Amino acid sequence: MASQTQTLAGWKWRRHSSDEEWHACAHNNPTTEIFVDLIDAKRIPNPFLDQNERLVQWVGETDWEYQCEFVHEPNAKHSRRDLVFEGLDTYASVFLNDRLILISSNMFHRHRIDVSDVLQSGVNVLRIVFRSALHEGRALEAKHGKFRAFNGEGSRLYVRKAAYHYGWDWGPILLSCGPYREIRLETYASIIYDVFACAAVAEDLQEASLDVSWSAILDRDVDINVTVTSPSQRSFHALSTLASGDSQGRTTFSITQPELWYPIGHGSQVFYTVELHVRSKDGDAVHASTMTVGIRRVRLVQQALLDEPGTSFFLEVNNQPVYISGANYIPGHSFLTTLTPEDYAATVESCVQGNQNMLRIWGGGIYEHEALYAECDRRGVLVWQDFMFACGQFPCYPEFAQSVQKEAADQLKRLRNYCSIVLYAGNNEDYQVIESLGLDYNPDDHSGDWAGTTFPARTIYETLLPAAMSEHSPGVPYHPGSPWGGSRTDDRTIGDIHQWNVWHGTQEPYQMWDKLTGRFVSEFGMLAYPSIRSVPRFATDPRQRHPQSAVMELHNKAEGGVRRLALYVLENIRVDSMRLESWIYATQLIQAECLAFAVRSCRRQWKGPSREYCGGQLIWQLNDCWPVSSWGMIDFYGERKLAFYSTKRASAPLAVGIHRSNPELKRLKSAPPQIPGAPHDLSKKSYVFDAWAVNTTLQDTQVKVEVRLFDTVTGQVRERRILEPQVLPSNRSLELIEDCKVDDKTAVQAIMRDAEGRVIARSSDWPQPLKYVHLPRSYDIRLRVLDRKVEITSNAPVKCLELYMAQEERKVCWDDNGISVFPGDTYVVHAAGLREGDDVRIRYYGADWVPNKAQLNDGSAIEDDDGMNKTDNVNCSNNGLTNHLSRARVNGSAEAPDSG
Ligand code: BMA
Repeated sequence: MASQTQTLAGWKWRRHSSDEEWHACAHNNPTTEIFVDLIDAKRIPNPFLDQNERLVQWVGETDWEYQCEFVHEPNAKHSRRDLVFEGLDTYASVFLNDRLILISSNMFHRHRIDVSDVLQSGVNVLRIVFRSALHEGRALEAKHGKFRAFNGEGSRLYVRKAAYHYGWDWGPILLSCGPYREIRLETYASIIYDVFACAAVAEDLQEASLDVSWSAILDRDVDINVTVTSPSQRSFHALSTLASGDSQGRTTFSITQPELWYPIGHGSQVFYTVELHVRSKDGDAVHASTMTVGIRRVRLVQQALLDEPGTSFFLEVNNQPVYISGANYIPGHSFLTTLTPEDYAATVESCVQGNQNMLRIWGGGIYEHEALYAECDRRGVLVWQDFMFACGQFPCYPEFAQSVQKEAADQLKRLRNYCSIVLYAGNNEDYQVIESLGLDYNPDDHSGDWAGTTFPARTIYETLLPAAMSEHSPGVPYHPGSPWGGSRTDDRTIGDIHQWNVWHGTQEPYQMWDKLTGRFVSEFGMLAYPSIRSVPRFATDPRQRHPQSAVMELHNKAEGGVRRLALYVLENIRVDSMRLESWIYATQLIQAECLAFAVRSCRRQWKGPSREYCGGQLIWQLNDCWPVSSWGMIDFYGERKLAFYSTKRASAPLAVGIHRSNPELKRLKSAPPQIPGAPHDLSKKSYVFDAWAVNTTLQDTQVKVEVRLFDTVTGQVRERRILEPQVLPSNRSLELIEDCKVDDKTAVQAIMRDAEGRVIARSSDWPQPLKYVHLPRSYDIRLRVLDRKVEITSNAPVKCLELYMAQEERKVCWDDNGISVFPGDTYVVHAAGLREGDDVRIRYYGADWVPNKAQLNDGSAIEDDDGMNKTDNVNCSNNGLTNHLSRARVNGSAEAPDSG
């Protein structure tokens, strides 16, 4: 009697044409897509390697077919037989036993098709024709007119398919197709589905009403037993009766003292279990369904602020303001079906390890796989979910609007039980596109229907989607777009902004990030090359493994990417070599610096009640979908770039920050010229710095901060200040010292200790731009490699020291990297997988030109930049590649060397 589910698998594929042969997929997965199958069958080279992307473009211009045979043994008690499609990519005509049962043209639609009439006893054949999305889109474009898109070709605006498949400024053009989500046969007499447990928590958090609703297909009268069990095993029961033919049901529970779900850092992640048992009137079990759900109260707080214009933009969960340090997530692969639940878990694990508490699922990808949201629920990582519209002027003619309406309903029903989703946004940057093209947009026009304007999709973002939200996911805040707010999307005082005036736009110096923050910065970033370990994995020809090769440049999709990256590198740091390793290090150093400046600047603006001048920042971008030089902090092969660690430090719940004002980089490029100004200002340079601390924990915390000023060449301490012990109030920043004098030969380090004297945070500030920094003529950097940790000391300040394993194949997980090490302070980096005596090597800023021991032994004259300082003590090879001496010492030493 109970319903049965059979997931279809075992696909075959062929080019769409009856005289083509079928090829069995090399795997037996329930989901698949054409690129994966063509690669498996060796019909195409792997598009991720070398310049193969160019060779496979025909795949997206071809129509394909998939077929799957399955055996059905009818159960006389099951009057209904449905095929359920969780997602077809994209223009699909579905035939069961040669009868057309479905035409789908939206990758984000889900379908339940009654196939009782077509299904046979024994073998059945399901065949799906996938027409080229490129051809279909171009035909729609020809019919409805050209609209503008800022990434990918314009025809994509008509096609409800993952936009990044069309190529993005970090992604290849790979227009896949196929049954990318599960298809299953469900047979039953009666079922319930689309169960929704919708909690409304009272303002005082003392009570919640849990409204459990569902859809039903019933061939008889039934009883539905609903049981809700709290995390502490309190149970609530209700019985609901539905008559044959009823299609909806609901029951509401009143829960006192609800056990609430909290985001990471704010409390624990606890879940209610909701079970529904459907029985016929004679007691037979007909169907059952179980789910878990976290209960929380979410608000997006946009209210007036003290002493600053505009309004706040921050999230509150269970009445606690939550400062957001997070990142933007793009789909983890160009071929979605290759991702596993473990991949999604690893993504969320990276967030947690990187001190991030939010992922924004960006609008040019997909409504993500359940595994990602489930893991976010479990770990307490919040989700900002965009609707899938990005960087374009989208249409809104009636068929398109209807398709979007169904898409919103289908996806909201799938996602609405994930408590981690705390905000939806209507699109990514579509308002910006309209602004930059000077199209119709008057924020004061609230007519609700803009279909006849040059911004027709405004009707989607401001009318259609809000209505879908209130119907299917009430209680979760909705924001019309990202960015959105104020009279323009770049208004830094209202709503969120995408701060791209570093890198794109006016290409500001990243040291000016303190002047670029907004009420919420949902995108900002800096490009960097992928890890040196990753390059041979996609550049198979060793001759292509240099920074300017055709392969490396094909794997950099950013507009002006090559020259902008060079600009930021050359404006800021000294590079003595274009060796691949040096250039990768240089670009990653720039990214690490830039993002940390930004994160520190934003968090500093979280100043407590009514002074939430910035409510959070989301780094563009966490990950990659193929091997590429991109804004990603974790490359396609999972290697963490230096920015992962610099932003981890800057985002720590307890952090300390230093910022020096910068005469070399006196003003924002976008600001009106000032006098005196660079480049002909020869007035004496004077610098000052401020220091502050942030505490985003929920406890007031007693700390002691020590600030030391170091001569960057000799390593001598020029000044040392121990600040009075202080209590950092919870959930806000606190200014510590301001306007302290410093010069351009001095680096500043701050160490924050807890009441017991343990180091809880460090921060440093170096003269800028880094290319003018005076470095010692040699370093004495010592590593002591132990089980699961390395202790590092240095005789002089060393900037951005990167640890790596000599053997490529040995992978250890550093908990910190790219660190600044100062004399007298042993820096400990923990590393899962590391063993005592392992061959750990280092790179650091200057390793390319500070002479190594061999050169010194040659007797060559070594002069510092200023010719003033000599340190002959070279204890460690410092070209970063061969660190033999430190290894020798490591193996022989029992004590941590103290260079302080
Ligand atoms: C943002 C994103 C993406 C893009 C990124 C880098 O605006 O929304 O569209 O990839 O910038 O340019």
